[in-house]
Amino acid sequence: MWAMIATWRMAIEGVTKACNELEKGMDAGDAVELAVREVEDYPFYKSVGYGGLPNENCEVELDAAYMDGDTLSIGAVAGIKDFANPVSIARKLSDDKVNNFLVGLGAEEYAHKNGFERKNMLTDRAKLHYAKRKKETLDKGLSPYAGHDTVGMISLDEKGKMCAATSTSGLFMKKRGRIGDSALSGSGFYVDSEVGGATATGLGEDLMKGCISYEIVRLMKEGKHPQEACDIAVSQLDAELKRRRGKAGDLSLVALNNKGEWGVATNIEGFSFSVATKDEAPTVYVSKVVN
Ligand code: SD4
Repeated sequence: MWAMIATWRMAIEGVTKACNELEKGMDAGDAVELAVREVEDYPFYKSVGYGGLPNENCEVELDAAYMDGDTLSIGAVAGIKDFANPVSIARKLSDDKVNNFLVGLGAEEYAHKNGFERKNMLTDRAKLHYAKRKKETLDKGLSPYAGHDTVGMISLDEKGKMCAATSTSGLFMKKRGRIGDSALSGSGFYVDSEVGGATATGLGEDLMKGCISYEIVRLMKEGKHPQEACDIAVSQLDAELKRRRGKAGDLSLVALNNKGEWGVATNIEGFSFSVATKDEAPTVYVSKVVN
């Protein structure tokens, strides 16, 4: 069995490409990297890679991560500027024994030394969006942070290996140096080939409060189906945050186990996700909201 699940509709082209390769025996790590790069390279996805949304200084700072579910190796970069494919830099970092998570200048220096492609990731379209939104925010008192999405993916290959990867520009108009859940293992992603994996999108600050990707994997390890694990973890964190803080930010999760069974849960309307398995052609669905 091979399978792949990803947050949002924006992942479907990458998932479709990667699944054609998984069918031919591609490794789960290569598949997830290929699919995330596809999203990073597409200029019209506003919150990932090229064309990503800028921070409050109008700079595109990107977060990305990669995890190998066989070895539990993790690599991550955060706040990296001017590199084309942060997911590939994160994957390369996962090969090392130490220094697996690099931020800002350190990440850029590493990427440069290791031959990764430099690229100005701020597009004219993103600049226009920034200017428009800044004005609206000032004029109408809107939240500058609205309108952000992360691509997170979990893959399973024919050999039973599972991998996870994420990539995002994070919250629109975030403070310079702000890091979200997507680069943090346990919060934005987690995968263990002996169980399954999960990955998140939504308000990083709140997703971190529940280490929610790890929590879903933990529930699957107890024997829960990915759907049940997602429902429990999302509704519990949503309820805890409401009880303690009066409200919860956006929490949306997808999960896949090592049998190719999947699940999804969200506390927002309109959360789309992309999924494909050996038995199911690549499809985009919209999740129902947990209560
Ligand atoms: C972050 N979780 O940086 C990301 C943003 C996101 O839907 O996924 N938004 O907090």
